[in-house]
Amino acid sequence: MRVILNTNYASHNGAGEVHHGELVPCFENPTRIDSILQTFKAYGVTEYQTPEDFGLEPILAVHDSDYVDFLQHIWQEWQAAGNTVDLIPYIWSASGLPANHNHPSLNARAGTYAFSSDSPITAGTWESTYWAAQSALTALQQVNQGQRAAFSLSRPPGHHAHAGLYGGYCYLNSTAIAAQAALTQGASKVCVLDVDYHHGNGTQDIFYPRSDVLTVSLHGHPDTNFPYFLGYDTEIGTGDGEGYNINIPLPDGTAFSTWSKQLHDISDRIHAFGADVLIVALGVDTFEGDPISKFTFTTADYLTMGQQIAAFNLPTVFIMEGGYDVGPIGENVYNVLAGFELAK
Ligand code: OKP
Ligand code: ZN
Repeated sequence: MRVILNTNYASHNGAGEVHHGELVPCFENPTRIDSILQTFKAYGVTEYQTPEDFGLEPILAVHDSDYVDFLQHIWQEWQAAGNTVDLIPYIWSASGLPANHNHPSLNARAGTYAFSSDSPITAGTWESTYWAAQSALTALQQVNQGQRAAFSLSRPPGHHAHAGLYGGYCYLNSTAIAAQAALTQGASKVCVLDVDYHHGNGTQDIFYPRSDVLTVSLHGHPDTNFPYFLGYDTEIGTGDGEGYNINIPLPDGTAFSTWSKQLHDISDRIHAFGADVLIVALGVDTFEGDPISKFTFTTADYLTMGQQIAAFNLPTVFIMEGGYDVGPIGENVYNVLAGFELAK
C-alpha cells in the first residue's frame, strides 16, 4: 500500500496540556510518528511518498476562510506581540459570551475559535496541519489514480475540527477535506468510517445536513468521553442529511469483539449507501494500553479490523488520527493495513 508521509509532521510540537487537573506533556506529539516510522522500517516499509501541494482551495471547500486565515497567521501575530510560548486559550465565547472572530486580544480570538484547551498553537502548527491535509489529499489522489488503497501517515489529527473550530488536538480536518475533495473530483458518494476511539464530531458537523457523505463513527460513549457534547446515537443528520450520520457510542471497557459486531450490524447500511470511496479516520487509541482511552483492543485485533474494513470492497483512503500508546502504535497501525491487504 502506498504510504504518504507528512514530512512536516514534527513542526507542531506543543509543550503541554492539562490532564485531570495536572499539567502534563502533550499526548499528541511527534514521537507518535517517529515510533510508527521505526516499526514500519522493521517491517520492511521504507518507501514514502511526499505530499503534493494542492493549495488552499480543497481546504476552503470545508473550512471557513476566516478560520483558515486565523490558523495561518495567528502564530506570527502572537510572536509579534512578544510571546515565546504556545498560545493556549483560557477564555471562551461559548455559553453566551459574545463571539468576536476579530477580537483585538489574541487570547480572546483563540477562545472564539477553540472549543477545548488541549490544543496549543505553536510555531509549526500551521505547517503541520496544512501538510497533514495535503498528505490526505495525496493519498486520495493515489486511490483516484487506481490504487486500491493508500495511507496518509501524518499528524496532527483532524476529525475533531469543525468548519470554524479547533480542539481535541485537531486544527484542519484532513478526513473531511479528503472526503469533500473526492466529491469535487467526481465521486457522487463518499463514506467516512471513523474508527478512532473518540467521536469524529468535526466530520459529523461538517457533513451533517448532507446526503452525499455518510459519516459513521464508533467511539467511547460521550457520557464519559471527549468530546462529551456530541457522539450520541440520536444524532442522525438533519434535513437532506437525515439518516446519513451513524453514531455508535460504546461503553468504557469495550472489547474488539463487541466493536466488530456493531460494525457488522450496520455494514448493510454502508453497502446500501453505495459509496464510490471509503475514507477511514484511522485512530488506534482503541488499544488496551492507550493512556487517554478506555477500550481493550489488542495488537492482533487490528489485523481483524483491517480485514473487516477490506470487506466493504471499496477504494479506501486511510488517514492517521489518534493513538497515544507510543511504543506499540506502529504495530497496531501496521496490522490494520496488513489485515486490509491480506483480505484482498
Ligand atoms: C484526539 B483524537 C485533556 C484531555 C483532552 C482530548 C482527546 C483528543 C483526542 N487532557 N483529550 O481523537 O485521538
Ligand atoms: Zn482519538
